[in-house]
Formats: sequence, structure tokens, C-alpha cells
Amino acid sequence: MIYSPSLMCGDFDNLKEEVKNLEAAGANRLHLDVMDGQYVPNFALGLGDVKSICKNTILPTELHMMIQEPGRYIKLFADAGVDIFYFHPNTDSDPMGVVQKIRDAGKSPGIVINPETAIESLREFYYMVDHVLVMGVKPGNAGSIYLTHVDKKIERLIELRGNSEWEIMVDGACSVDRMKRWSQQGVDGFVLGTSALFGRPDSYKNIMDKIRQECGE
Ligand code: S6P
Ligand code: MG
Repeated sequence: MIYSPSLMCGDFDNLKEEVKNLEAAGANRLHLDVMDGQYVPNFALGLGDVKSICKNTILPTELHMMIQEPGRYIKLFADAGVDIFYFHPNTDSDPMGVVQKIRDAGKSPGIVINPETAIESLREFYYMVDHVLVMGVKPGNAGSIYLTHVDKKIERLIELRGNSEWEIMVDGACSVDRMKRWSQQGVDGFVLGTSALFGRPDSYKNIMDKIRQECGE
């Protein structure tokens, strides 16, 4: 199972220490949210944060671009050291071109499915990318409520994937109970935010050990 803590939920006063603690806790990747205040009405990590995190970690980093025209910024973030790029296909005038730009930069592409997006409508992308990130919440914030109709989407996506190689990840409201259920159904990994990891009195290591145990590892 892949566990990717979302640094947007971390302690910005001690980013470097957060990265080290998450590594020591057994995180598999680091999830980096960038927003432009337009596609979503919020801001999260900036280019400087992304550069610093990439420089200070041995883990692969995944960039979740909640921005308009993401194709313009692939090189910028590739040079910053990002490994995996997730973008929302409806944000770019040439979404297939974005996939190509990510490949040309030698990086790994992924698309994001919003709660209101029909699984079938993105069919042409699934076999062109390495990762599909399903949002369990409206994108833009941590601590948002889970939208229960996403359960059906996840089931349908798992069914549609069959024996194909692309990976299914879930972002938003990943609680231990939901992760337990989804991991049994065939989801490959989760973005860990406030629902399971951050803002608790226990150490990241203890919390992540418990999560892995609960999810049958
Ligand atoms: C939300 C963002 C996410 C959050 C994370 C929060 O727009 O893309 O990556 O940082 O999902 O998790 P939680 O458990 O607080 O919903
Ligand atoms: Mg995200």
C-alpha cells in the first residue's frame, strides 16, 4: 500500500523536520498540493516550499496541481525535483499535451477525478497515465467532508481498470475505516491528511504503524 502524507497539513514552521519525521514513519511518497486561487479558492504550497521539500527528502514527491493551464508549469516543477504530476484534465486547453510534457520531462503523469466528474468521461486518459487520483472531497481544503457518492466511483474505476497497470490513489477524507475498506477493494494508496495522520498527539510513526496494521499489512 502507498501512503503519501499531504504536506499542506504539516507544520510549516518546521517543514524540514516534518519531512524527516514522515520518512522515519514509513511514508512512501510526499504529496504536495499547489493551488492558484482560481481553480480553487485557496493557496497551499508554493514553488519555494516544493523545491525545499524535494531537496530535503529521499522519498518520491507527487505534485497535485489545482491550477489553471498546468501545462505551462511542468518544466518549472520538474526542475524543482518533482517526480509525479497529477493534474485535473478540465484545467488545460490541451490535456493530452500536458501528459506528453510530463513524459518529455522524464516524469510520471497522473490525472485527478473530481467528485462530480463521471469516470467514463476520462476514459481516454487512463491508459496514457501511470496514476489516477480520485478526490473524496471537493478540492481546495484539508478537513473537508467526505462525499459518499465517491464510493461508487472508486468501485467502478477498479472494475474498469481490470488487469491494467495504472495505479488508483484516493485523496481527501482518507480515514482509517475508509482506507481499510478501499484497500481491500483494490485501491493502491492514499493521501494522508487530517482524517488519519496530522494534528494528533501521537507520533507519525505510531500513527502510521497503526494505519498499516488496520489495513492488513
Ligand atoms: C485538498 C488536497 C488534499 C488535502 C488532503 C487533506 O484539496 O488536494 O491533498 O491536502 O487530502 O486530507 P484530509 O484528510 O484533511 O481531507
Ligand atoms: Mg491533494
